[in-house]
Amino acid sequence: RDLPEQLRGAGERGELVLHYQPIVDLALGRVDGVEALIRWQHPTRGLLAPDAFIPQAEESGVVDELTAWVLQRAVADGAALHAAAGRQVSISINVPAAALVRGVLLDELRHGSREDVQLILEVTETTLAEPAAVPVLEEFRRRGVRIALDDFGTGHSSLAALRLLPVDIIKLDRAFTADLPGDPRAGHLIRSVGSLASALDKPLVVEGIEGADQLAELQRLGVVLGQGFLLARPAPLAQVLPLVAPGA
Ligand code: G
Ligand code: G
Ligand code: NA
Ligand code: MN
Repeated sequence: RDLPEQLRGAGERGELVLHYQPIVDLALGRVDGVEALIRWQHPTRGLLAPDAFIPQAEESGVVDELTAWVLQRAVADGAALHAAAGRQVSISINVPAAALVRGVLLDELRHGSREDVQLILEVTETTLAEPAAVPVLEEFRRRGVRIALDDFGTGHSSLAALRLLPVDIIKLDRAFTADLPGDPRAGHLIRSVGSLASALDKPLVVEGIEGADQLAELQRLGVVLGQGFLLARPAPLAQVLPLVAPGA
């Protein structure tokens, strides 16, 4: 059987896992939220990263089942994080535009949402190609879910995405961070996106912080929220819970 076929029922069989990567308040050094990143413990091939199966899952349509599983798991884990932290810790999931249009997640959220969990949907600007996704995103917002524009700055229509998609949070792609601190252009770009985000009153998350020199430069540029291997790698829930505990 091919991979997408084998993915069917993988959630129920316990083969899917979510790892969580903290999104950190750079001034306070405190975990503000976490991003869920899926892994597949394949029976014979070992632990698979999303790049190894998400594209095929999207083509075959099994991605809807997978995304529904991710939402349920993330909401349950979000409640555990909230309990461990004693405060709001948001939980972000990555959502393909096509899944939004098919309406899978709204149904799932109808029986799955919880007061104590601040859910964030991460979408990319490719969502622009699915205009029917816009009312779905607006409906999520009405239900208290926030929308993050992921990989900002890498596509060909980043500003159009900001103009046309209902977005609450901007996540600047890690390509910009990679050029820090050596390339002054990267600093100018990040500073400008920071001004744009604050003018629009939307939090900015800078992704891909790998080095202490990059972190220092981002702090100097006034960036508030960051994500990256230097701050924390994606890890199973049990390893992330201690990171949100009071006094951590
Ligand atoms: O975790 P990693 O860096 O390998 O993730 C690679 C890509 O897979 C990223 O673009 C990420 O957005 C995507 N991805 C991670 N988890 C999920 C998921 O649960 N659903 C979907 N559709 N994409 C995911
Ligand atoms: O497309 P998206 O932003 O959802 O991709 C998230 C992916 O980025 C995850 O697979 C995660 O493992 C990866 N990632 C997270 N932090 C870093 C980092 O500091 N450096 C690199 N190279 N990748 C990262
Ligand atoms: Na993401
Ligand atoms: Mn990204």
